[in-house]
Amino acid sequence: MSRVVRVAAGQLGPIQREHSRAEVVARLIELMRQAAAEGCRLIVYPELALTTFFPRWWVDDIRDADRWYETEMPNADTQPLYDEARTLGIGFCLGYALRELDSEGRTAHRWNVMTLVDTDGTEVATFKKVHIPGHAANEPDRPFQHAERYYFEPSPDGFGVWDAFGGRVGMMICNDRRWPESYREMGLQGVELILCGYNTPLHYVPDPSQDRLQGFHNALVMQAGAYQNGTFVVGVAKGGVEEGVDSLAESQIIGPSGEVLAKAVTNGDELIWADCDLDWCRQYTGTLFDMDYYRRPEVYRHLTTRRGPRTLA
Ligand code: CDT
Repeated sequence: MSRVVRVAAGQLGPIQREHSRAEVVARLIELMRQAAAEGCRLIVYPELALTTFFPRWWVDDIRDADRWYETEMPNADTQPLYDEARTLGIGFCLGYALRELDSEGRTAHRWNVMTLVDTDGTEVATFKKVHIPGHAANEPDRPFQHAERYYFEPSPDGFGVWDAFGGRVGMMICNDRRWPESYREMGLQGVELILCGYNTPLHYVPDPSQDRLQGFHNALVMQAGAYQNGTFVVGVAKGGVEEGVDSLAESQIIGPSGEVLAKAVTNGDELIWADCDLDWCRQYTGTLFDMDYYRRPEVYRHLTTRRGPRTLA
């Protein structure tokens, strides 16, 4: 049986502070309709796809940021997206901020998540971001903050894979794509299709010499991760100038060969898609990258015993 799944990346242009979720959901639905018209079975949206990238701002009382988080999914604002997906028979993967409540209705956790929904409207899984970049304290001298470590807890769950869309699907969120461990954790579970949303400012405040390389690094990590693990990778941006901060677009779909199969050409709302033949993965994971045959976990002891060179085992 053919395992070709037509997958779309629904890149978004900027979402400004004053844009309501209803306005954003209308944009998501427009992209979803385009994807369905092209025969896609799945559309992937960016990280934090319902709001502006609010970690660029500092608030002394984190509760003042509560409005940027969802407390349930679906909710009144996103139900139209779920309804449209079910009508069209298309699955989707949506990034958003989740404020998990305890039984008393108090905030228990703040997560940066992506939820994968199947073509029949049922949730496959919700993945929590593992690698949380940036800083946890206010840095007022910066032109803008990247205070994700204030707004989000790192996932304690790591990287899972799920059987969906005729294959084995994993998720990662933005900074996760820069870490080889993310791909490998999923690769060791037989992943065939990795879905990744991102928000990447073009200006990297700690080292501006990297600014001109943002597009190169984005492609470098996703192409290497795809090839070395014999998997498709769907990277989806929120690009353009959002609240004065310019962000990388360049959404792309990469095959297990490491080749880019489709790539966005604008930094606004744009749909790209590719036919992902999941059987192609075996040509890599069954030969050069037959991990069961060639890997040497017995000599990789530093990988799980150290965080970095200074964290001695
Ligand atoms: N959203 C996100 O994870 N962005 C990071 C920016 C790193 S700079 C603090 C990224 O890896 O693209």
